[in-house]
Amino acid sequence: MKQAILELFSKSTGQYLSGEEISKKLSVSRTAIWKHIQQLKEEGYLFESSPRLGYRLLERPDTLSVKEIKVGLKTKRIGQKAYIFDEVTSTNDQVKKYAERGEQEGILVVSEKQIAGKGRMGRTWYAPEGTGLWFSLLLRPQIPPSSAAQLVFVAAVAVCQAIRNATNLPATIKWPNDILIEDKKICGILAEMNAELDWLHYVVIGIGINVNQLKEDFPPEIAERATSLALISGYFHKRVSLLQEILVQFEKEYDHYLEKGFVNVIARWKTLNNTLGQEINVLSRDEVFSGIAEDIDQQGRLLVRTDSGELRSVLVGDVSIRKV
Ligand code: BTX
Repeated sequence: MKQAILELFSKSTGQYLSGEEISKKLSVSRTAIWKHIQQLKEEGYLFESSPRLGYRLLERPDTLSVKEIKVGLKTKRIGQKAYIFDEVTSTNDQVKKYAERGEQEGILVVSEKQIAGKGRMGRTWYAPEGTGLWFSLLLRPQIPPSSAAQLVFVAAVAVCQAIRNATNLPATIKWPNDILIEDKKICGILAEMNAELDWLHYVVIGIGINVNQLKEDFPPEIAERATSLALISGYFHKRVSLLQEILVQFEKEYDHYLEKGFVNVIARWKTLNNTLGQEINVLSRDEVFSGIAEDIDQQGRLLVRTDSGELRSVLVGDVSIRKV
């Protein structure tokens, strides 16, 4: 019932709804509506009530709850079933457990905190309580395992676009899938898959976004390279509305990819990237070299013209942009 009440208010943002109107729409008594609204107030929702006009929802809490995430969520399947945790080792690992139990594509796992958050290639992702968005999605696309890495580009495009839409901040993508603002890392994406040689069982897309951390919240080893939306903009951001925008953009990009293929994703990635055309250093496996990032190919490999004129393609690695 509380979910249904919130849905009504989400459709009439900032407007008064009378107790009578709500009770008619939801077929329950006005006293019941009053009780539910009192409970919502205790959960952190700020309602204004006027004897003549009814109730008006002024503010929602920024708690990551199923109720908050689902209210007004404009997706068909991505995030429509959600599991919320106070603490997990890693949301990716949690999604894998659900995948093994046969959960459907699109389930979302969000946690306030990760105690063993994972980065790429065995690295650690720092995911402290309450300040960021740490979440993972389960996908079951019918594509060969060799194409699964393309989903990282789908995710990067969706997250970058969503951050731009929700905050107006100039987020860009650094190859392959870091999201940066003002040259500092705001978001990392980790894709993992479960597959046989020729059959993809599922893919987990894990996304970590620094939302409301302050400078002193980052450990010293990443403080110079990491930033948060709050640090850049000077004010705190609502995690729930950002998450909803990411889910919407993700479903849009993912459906596009499934229907039309990877070519369109690459085209969109190119409009959002900050790497092509730049002088870069590449750390690929155990080798370091530098050159100009010329292009990405149809598999998402970075094509680098090295200082000696050779064109090299990089499938896995880290890139840093050289300051001139
Ligand atoms: P990555 O390997 O590109 O980045 C990891 C590196 O980034 C670390 O070695 C460290 O230098 C730096 N770093 C660690 N934490 C942060 C942070 N909060 N902000 C900025 N820089 C940081 C990127 O890996 C992939 C990260 C995915 C994280 C999500 S969170 C939800 C899901 N669950 C999970 O365990 N991982 C994913």
